[in-house]
Amino acid sequence: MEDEKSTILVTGGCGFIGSNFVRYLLQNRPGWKVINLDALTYAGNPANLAGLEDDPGYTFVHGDICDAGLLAEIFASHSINGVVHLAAESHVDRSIHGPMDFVRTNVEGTCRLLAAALKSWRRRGEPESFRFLHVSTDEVFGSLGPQGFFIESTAYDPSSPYSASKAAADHFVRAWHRTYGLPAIITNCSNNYGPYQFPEKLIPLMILNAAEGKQLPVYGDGSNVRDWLYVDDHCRALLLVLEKGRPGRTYAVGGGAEQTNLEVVRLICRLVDERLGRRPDQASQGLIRFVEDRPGHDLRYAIDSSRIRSELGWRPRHDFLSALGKTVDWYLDNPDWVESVRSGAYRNWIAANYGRRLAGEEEASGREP
Ligand code: NAD
Ligand code: TDX
Repeated sequence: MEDEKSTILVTGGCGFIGSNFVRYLLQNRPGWKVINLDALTYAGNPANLAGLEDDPGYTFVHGDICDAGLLAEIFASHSINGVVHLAAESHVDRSIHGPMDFVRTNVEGTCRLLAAALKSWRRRGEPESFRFLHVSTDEVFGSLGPQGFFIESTAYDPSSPYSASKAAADHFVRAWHRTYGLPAIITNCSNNYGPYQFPEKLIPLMILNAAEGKQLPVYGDGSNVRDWLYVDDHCRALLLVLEKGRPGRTYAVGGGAEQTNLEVVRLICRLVDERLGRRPDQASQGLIRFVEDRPGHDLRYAIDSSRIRSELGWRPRHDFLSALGKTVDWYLDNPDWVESVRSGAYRNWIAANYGRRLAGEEEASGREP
């Protein structure tokens, strides 16, 4: 990557990780430019990047990664020397109910983006410094038993339509590198948590339900294990891989913080109760309900991050308990954001500012038990 005057196309920059990453990049690489291409689905909220509108380094493009014409226009009008591809349908439960959106965005959209990036890279004389960073997930590897870890060479074995679509995308990224030489890199990361995560995912859903005295739906018996990574640590890994990662290489990125879902929910109950000064007889643990399991629910994810640690010097800096506490504070301190994503009120803002609504969308709302 060129050190100065880098122009990075970030896709999905209005989502959870995307918005954290855009802010992280602009703060840590002054002088770089970010073009954020986002379709603003239910998960993409421009308020996640409030305050950047007037930043001369930031350009927002409202559009779809499946729109080949728009991609050609973006690559033609900016000297893009890096792509960080985060746009995706990202929620496993939604993929179970409606897999085709996942095929469209995660597979077709990734291929359209690869094709546009390749064309631009070739037109500019195939600069060695160009990077296409595809942000993927540890879910492509399927489920671990009680022992062992995923590493970069673990065989793909996805369980859900979401993880199958991400696995397909990963294969296409590798194919574009091996067949056409595009300098592409893949990261496979574990579960993220932190500010701006849409409250359909476990941690924000449980924080908000606990705070509001609503039931806390734990799938199955709550013994499934996830390896939690604070979103800032992920952003730092992504920037490092973008700048120092080797084309054609994959990096597995994990938090080294394995927890059962039940442990996570209990911790959240404790943290929320402390913040709200609740008495023991008001403890929100009493709201936990064991509900029907997710079909194809992977038992355990855990990542061995040795490669990115030894080759690039990365390691997570945030420990789970304190970063979970910060996350609880953020959700309790930002009721307006919570209200706007739950009510879908920001959709009106999008309609007013961008003049069109996307077809076929569900109402955005936190799921109630
Ligand atoms: P998110 O659902 O919060 O955000 C996705 C963003 O992509 C939204 O802003 C949405 O509007 C945009 N988008 C969706 N379809 C689009 C399209 N067709 N064209 C343009 N934009 C579109 O997702 P997230 O949790 O921030 O995840 C970001 C990426 O990281 C995804 O690729 C996901 O697979 C990957 N990932 C996420 C996690 C996690 O724990 N959240 C872990 C590992 C990898
Ligand atoms: O209400 C719930 N109850 C529950 O028990 C929800 C929403 C989840 N769960 C369980 C299912 C999982 O075992 O909690 C765990 C975490 O669930 P999610 O937050 O939906 O995340 P997960 O399915 O693990 O996938 C996440 O991490 C990997 C992201 O959504 C993906 O985009 C990422 O690739």
